[in-house]
Amino acid sequence: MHVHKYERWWLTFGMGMLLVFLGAIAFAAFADNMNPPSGLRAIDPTKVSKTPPFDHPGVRRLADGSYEAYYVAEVFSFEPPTITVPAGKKVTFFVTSPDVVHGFFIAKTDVNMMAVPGWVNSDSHVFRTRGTYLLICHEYCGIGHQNMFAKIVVR
Ligand SMILES: [Cu+2]
Repeated sequence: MHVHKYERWWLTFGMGMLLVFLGAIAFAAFADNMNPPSGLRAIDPTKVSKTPPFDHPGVRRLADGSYEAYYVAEVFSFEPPTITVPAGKKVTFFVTSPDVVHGFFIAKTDVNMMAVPGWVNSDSHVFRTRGTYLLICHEYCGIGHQNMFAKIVVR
């Protein structure tokens, strides 16, 4: 079978691009340790307000000196609207939603999650710099989406 040389170039280019993209995915997965969320915890989205610890969202200090912050993302606010955590300590954020999918992004950090009804998502961060950080919903969730934010005060 005869394949025209331009066709061969395009086939080579296409195969090459496939290898480049697969390489980028492999690099992100193994070198940058970026993986799909795993170990997600399930929660009944109709009973979030009655399920501990989401019945009393907020910050807890653990025995090892680290912190856990439990958030409920609901149209169009985060509960709690403000938390205070110390600088230099590990804070693990847990978030769920009783209604629709929301975003959970803390500006100037790499904390970037989805708040998905039925699931508890989590991510950890150590705030090195004191100040007030903005927590925003970055997933369009409805007519009041632009007003959906909270504050994290780091002392
Ligand atoms: Cu939103």
